[in-house]
Amino acid sequence: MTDRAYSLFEEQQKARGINLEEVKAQLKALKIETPSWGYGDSGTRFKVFQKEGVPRNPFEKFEDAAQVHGLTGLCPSVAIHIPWDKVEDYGKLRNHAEGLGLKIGAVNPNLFQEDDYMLGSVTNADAAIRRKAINHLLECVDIAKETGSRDLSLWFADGTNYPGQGDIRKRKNWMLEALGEMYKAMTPEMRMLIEYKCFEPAFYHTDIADWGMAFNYALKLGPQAEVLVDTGHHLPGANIEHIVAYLLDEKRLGGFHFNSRKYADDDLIVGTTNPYELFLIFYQILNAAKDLDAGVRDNVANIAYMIDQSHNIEKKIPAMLRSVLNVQTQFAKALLINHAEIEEAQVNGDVLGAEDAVRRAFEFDVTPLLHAIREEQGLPLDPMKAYLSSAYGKDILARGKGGASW
Ligand code: PSV
Ligand code: MN
Ligand code: MN
Repeated sequence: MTDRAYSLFEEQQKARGINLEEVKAQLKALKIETPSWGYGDSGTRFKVFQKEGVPRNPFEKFEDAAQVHGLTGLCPSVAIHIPWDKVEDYGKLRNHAEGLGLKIGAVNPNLFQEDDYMLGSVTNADAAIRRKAINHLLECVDIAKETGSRDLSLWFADGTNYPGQGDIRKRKNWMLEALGEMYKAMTPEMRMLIEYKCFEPAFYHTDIADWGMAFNYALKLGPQAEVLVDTGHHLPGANIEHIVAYLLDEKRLGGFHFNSRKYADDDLIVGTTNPYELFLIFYQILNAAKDLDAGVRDNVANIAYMIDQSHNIEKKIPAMLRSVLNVQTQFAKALLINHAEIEEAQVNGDVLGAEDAVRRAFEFDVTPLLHAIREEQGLPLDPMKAYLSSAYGKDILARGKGGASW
């Protein structure tokens, strides 16, 4: 049955000029990092529901992440958050990860959960608090050396709630000073990924409020600093694909934090409400992958695809599986775009023809293609079903309640 469905699919795509062997190779190369915090209990300011079976420590988070990777072949690395994932011996955590076939991915500092940081961390008017915050950033560089991590992902809650509360320009410069000190401490292999967010927890102004500010810091710092696009961190109506295309052309797109949003930074499962947006993001990436400028192509090759979600009511491992499978599905669809057809329509000023050429790829059912690559990789055709019928979800219930939470 699968074979027949695939043969028909192959015939259909061949007729459109799509080389499915190339598509399959690209699909097999897709890697999506999952976040350690997505395996723990997390939630809203109203309640964090404690679930049974949640990992009790960073080691167990990696065990759960290994399930997601084992069933999908998509997630060989896991981002960590310090101090949520603080351990005495990072070498031991690294060995544990490697024993499970995983790597430790991006290191995320945490500068938003201590009383000292109420009025800001690296942008606090108090020099002692700024020093403390910078020391934490430097600690994270040291941790990244031990874990073998390339990326440091920085998100700051820093901002103000009222006009006059802080000196916006002074804070801008304090931010640059802190990033500059961290930048200097990085090894040549490391990258600083600067995340922006339009609001929350500060509501009047946020020190790094949008991609332009993050980009400006990156430019001032140097080539190892890039912008991290968290899909949830934009105002309604923002054209994220445009930001992606722009940053790629500037060779400063560090990576993504994928999630889905309905209103704000909702941190819902990616692709549940925004599948077309996700597809259009991949359209821009694949378009840049054919650029004549090797620097742009190199940027595409180094994009870090990461999930950043908080699973409040959903079961963590199935939620993570759903997320990465949704990303894989939209990537597969984007790989079916016939770029030459779009270009021709553009040259002819054929607006509807161009739009149609983009959308048509989205409308294909890529199930036969995904089944084919999973079969070739020795993976279950339906990873979610395989997980739900395995014993793992039941076995971890023995961990009881009260697992790690943020
Ligand atoms: C807060 O908005 C946030 O969701 C940011 O996106 C960070 O990447 C994440 O938390 C982890 O610190
Ligand atoms: Mn994020
Ligand atoms: Mn966020």
